[in-house]
Amino acid sequence: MTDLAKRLRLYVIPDLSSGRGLPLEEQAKAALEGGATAIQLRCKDATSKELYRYALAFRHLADEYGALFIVNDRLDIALAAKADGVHLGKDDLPVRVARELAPEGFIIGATARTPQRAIEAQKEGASYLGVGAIYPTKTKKDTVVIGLDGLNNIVEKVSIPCVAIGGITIKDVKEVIKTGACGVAVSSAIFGTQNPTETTRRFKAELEGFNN
Ligand code: TZP
Ligand code: MG
Repeated sequence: MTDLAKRLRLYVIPDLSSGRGLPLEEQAKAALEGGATAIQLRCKDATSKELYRYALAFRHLADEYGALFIVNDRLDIALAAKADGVHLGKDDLPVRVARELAPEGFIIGATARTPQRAIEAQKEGASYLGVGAIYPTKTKKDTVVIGLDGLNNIVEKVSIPCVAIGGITIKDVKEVIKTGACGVAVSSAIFGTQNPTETTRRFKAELEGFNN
């Protein structure tokens, strides 16, 4: 397993709708305390100014816990806050363009739900893929569910790490990781619970013992 793959093992996405009213920074801290290896700042309704403020807070927290910090959608915010990377989907800046603008070693994640898109994103310079939705989810609107077979079809065709995303709960972790995914990206199954730190610890324990 590459170092990046290891650091993407338990990738958490704080979310205001599933977060039981907790501010994003508190959600991030709770999950980091429980052992999250990466945090993503994802907040579709925030202004650029608000996002930048969140990003500085997430940067600080990720440093404190030795986790990766990735910004969703926005390369400008990621660069401004010295994030470790950005995550880009179909409506965002093309991966190829972000790769040209980003400094050496900057992580670029790309969303893929088909092998074709996965291969293309890898060619464009993506560092990792977010693959999903694996299961139905309420956290992201209009997602297409690709299931474990869809995940497996992608993992087999690329050499960069694949993080599985979408509706993943603790009971799903083993079968998801068996496909060869390097980790899981999780929002509601952590932040929708009473004790996100404890739930993160349980995810972490479930992920132990796998070497991919
Ligand atoms: N992209 C594909 S599914 C998803 C995103 C951001 C939502 C993940 O959240 P949850 O609550 O773990 O399904
Ligand atoms: Mg996006």
